[in-house]
Amino acid sequence: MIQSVPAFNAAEYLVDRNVAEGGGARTAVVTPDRTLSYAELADEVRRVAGGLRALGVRPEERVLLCMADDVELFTGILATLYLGAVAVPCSTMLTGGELGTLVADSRARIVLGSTAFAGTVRAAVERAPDVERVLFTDEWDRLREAGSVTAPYPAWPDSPALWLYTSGTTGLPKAAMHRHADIRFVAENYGQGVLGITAADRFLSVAKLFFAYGIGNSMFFPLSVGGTALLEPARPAPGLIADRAAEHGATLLFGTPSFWGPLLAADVPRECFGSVRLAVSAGEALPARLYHGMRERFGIEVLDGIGSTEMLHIFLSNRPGRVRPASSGTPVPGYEVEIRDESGAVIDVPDVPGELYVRGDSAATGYWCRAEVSRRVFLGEWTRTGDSYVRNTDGTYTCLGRFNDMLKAGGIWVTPSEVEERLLEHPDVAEAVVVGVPDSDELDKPVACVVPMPGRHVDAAELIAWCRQTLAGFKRPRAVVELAELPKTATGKIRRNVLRELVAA
Ligand code: 3SK
Repeated sequence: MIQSVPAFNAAEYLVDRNVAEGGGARTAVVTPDRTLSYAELADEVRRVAGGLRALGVRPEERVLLCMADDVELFTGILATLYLGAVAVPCSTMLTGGELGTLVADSRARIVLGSTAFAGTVRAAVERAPDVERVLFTDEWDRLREAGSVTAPYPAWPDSPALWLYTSGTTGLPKAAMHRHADIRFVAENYGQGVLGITAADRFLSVAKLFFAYGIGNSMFFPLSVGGTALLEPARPAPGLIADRAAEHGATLLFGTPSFWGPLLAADVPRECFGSVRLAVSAGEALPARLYHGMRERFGIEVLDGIGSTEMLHIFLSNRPGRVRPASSGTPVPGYEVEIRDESGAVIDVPDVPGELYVRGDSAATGYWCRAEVSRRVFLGEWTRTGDSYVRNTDGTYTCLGRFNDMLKAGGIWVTPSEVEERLLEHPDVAEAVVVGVPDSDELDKPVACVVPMPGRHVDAAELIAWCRQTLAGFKRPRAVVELAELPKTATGKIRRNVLRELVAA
């Protein structure tokens, strides 16, 4: 028997609902070249959906997108959802080889790419035998001409909607699979429940749409309330973001700690952010210095929070007017968190560190074709975060770091073993370990600790360039430290904490 639950399609909820409720004339999206009302967005989504259907896209199959934040990516994702297919937005920062791994893993037949990334996308699909059609933005008009789809696919709340790739400590990135219902859940609980978003808000995000953080900020939240998404296709340099905020009257600004530092150091007038009522920080813990700096310099309150690709968006957050600097705040409505010890027992007292677990209805249904790691991370209703946390006596939570070797650079996961493998391919390198070492803003940066081959020395600039040849730029070591030997335990395990201290000193 077929499910009897009412249909729920997230694209209909985000787009058609606004038009049906009389908001068709409101501004939905603004890019540097175009402005679309909700009625225009709805029309565009149906046209693109028609083009995808003409390419043979069927409900529940994946459509992979490697595109800049612009109207085509926005409508490409929404049109995929509208058809009941699964959108897989991928990072535009990857090399062709790295992207190819994701395309092959997803088994997508249809790939959409920005013409600006054509070289990377072409190199990627060469490694992905399932791909039948690659379509770039310079062919978009043809895609739009196939005839509109007139009604959304009657997905169920539990139907698959969105896959987001995330890195792990070892091996391949894995796709966290999200349902149509997850999209409404994060918009209503964090967006509306914590940020108090309304149709008057204008959303500007430094994080791009291919990140879980970015797609929530720039698509789910604005469209859930009939607000306006301000999209920026270019790299989000502080000056550019300040100009965009001023030009379009951004009311909400979403960034990461690695953005606030350079913004505070840049020559940007305070008035640029005069319309911003609140800023949000995620990706990595916000150092108190940056929180106070943003308040003093721009008069902006920054709400630090923590989310994950697995939970789709932020589940622990500070609240407007009630920020505890250097903490991730308290659980977002709809979520519960627990701190547990190594045996999985709940630590119910403050000030004792343990692993953070989270429960909430936006949890991914698992990782695509990764049963073993899915079973380790998604434990019934609870999801393990892998983050070390402590509950403070006032009920807020503070991040202490990671339990595994993973590190974040600029808010993006870096898998040390991936960089180490590349370093070991260099003829001068005998042993290599990559650790996260805090910079002057207390934000971790990857540093390579390298033992050269006997009788050789390593050249830092050359090794960094070597990594850049095959790895995305954000993964490159920011420094290389040459060592005679690596600190190891009696059983030969590398003592990464000792290395971190050694390099930080
Ligand atoms: O890294 C985070 O804190 C985050 C926040 C929102 C959505 C996704 C992520 C990974």
